[in-house]
Amino acid sequence: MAIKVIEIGENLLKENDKIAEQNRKLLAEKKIKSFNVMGSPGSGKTTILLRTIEELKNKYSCGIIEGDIAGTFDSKKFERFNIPVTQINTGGACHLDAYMVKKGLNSLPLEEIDLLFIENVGNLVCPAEFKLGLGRNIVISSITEGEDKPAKYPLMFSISKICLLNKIDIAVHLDFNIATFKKYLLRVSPEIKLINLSARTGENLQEWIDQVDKQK
Ligand SMILES: Nc1nc2c(ncn2[C@@H]2O[C@H](COP(=O)(O)OP(=O)(O)OP(=O)(O)O)[C@@H](O)[C@H]2O)c(=O)[nH]1
Ligand SMILES: [Mg+2]
Repeated sequence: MAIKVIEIGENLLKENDKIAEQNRKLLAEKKIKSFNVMGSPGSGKTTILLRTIEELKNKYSCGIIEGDIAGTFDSKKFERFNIPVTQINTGGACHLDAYMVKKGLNSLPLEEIDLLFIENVGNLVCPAEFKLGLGRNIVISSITEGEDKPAKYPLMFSISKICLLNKIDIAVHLDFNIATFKKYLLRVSPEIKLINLSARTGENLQEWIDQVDKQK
């Protein structure tokens, strides 16, 4: 008997891409600027998003989708802004996929939102594999992670348009070499925009805010 081989991985990604395209169309139709924010656990995704919303809340109607394996830790931090927040708990998966985001979009009052951020599950591997259909991929790396991350996780850095190198306020305590990080980064992603910043002190945060502002 002939053996049938079913490539689950490939089919799964094709199916995912179709739904990502639907998400993209929906966001375009509703004229929503959107960002898929990725990075390691603890790199500063939530802290940067909190500061970003603080800066832009009077200019835009913001919305948030929070992706985590479990819990509502990060979602709760946005409560003070009184903006729509949807928490997606993946129940174990190390990334958000397009279907989860579709459900997240359906749960939000899209007519009232013009700027949407998704905080993906903290991970430098899996979130890079799954297109979500958002406007821009952003990767946040922090200097506590070491300067070799772009070389070790090239896909994540190559699919991202902007890299935020966070926690530069504590650079004096570490051996992190920003020039080395940049060299590895540009090797895998020659067009990427690198912004060195501190979500704690706000240093260079404005450069990131300007990027959000000018994104179509
Ligand atoms: N020194 C310093 N600490 C920071 C900075 N940004 C974030 N932190 C701290 O880093 C820790 C993790 O920050 P989060 O914003 O929760 O990181 P995250 O990427 O959202 O983490 P997960 O959602 O768990 O993946 C917290 O203790 C923050 O206060 C920074 O610019 N400088
Ligand atoms: Mg977080």
